[in-house]
Amino acid sequence: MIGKKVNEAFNEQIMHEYFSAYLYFQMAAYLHSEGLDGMAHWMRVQTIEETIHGTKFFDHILERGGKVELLAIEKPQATWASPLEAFKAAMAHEQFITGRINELVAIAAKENDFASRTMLQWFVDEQIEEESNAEKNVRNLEMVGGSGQGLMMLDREMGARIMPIQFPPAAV
Ligand code: OFO
Repeated sequence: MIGKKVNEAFNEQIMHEYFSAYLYFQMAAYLHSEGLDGMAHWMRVQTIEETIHGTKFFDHILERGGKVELLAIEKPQATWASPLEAFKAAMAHEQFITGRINELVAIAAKENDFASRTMLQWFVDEQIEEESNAEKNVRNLEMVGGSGQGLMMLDREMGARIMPIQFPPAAV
């Protein structure tokens, strides 16, 4: 059975993951409005991935006899000064999430919750990829600078991101 402290921290993390989804969905809308449908698609894929992350915590709590309690999700920022600023904000958000995951690892360790430690290792590894993708996007946009042609090429490339089709099965 999952302990109270870890259960509460995981409920909070579900909210953070769904906030991430909400933020990236808003970024997708912004990028569509800028005519960058490929980049918007990239953010839509990211949105789905974040809901999968939230669902992993949801399932883990249920599998271990805990109680899922969904918290309120804050309104995300609605617009950005440029696509580069949006992707910089996404990068900063992923760094924040990495900090959250590290905190969860520390809580699970303190509570001697080895099952959660194992489950959290997936997120530790995932955050390496999440931060690396976010940094790559910022680097590419900085490289393109004001070049319309470069932006179009990057938009096309990001539009090819594969949508995850596997959704975690229900735990109960
Ligand atoms: Fe973007 O990794 Fe979850 O939040």
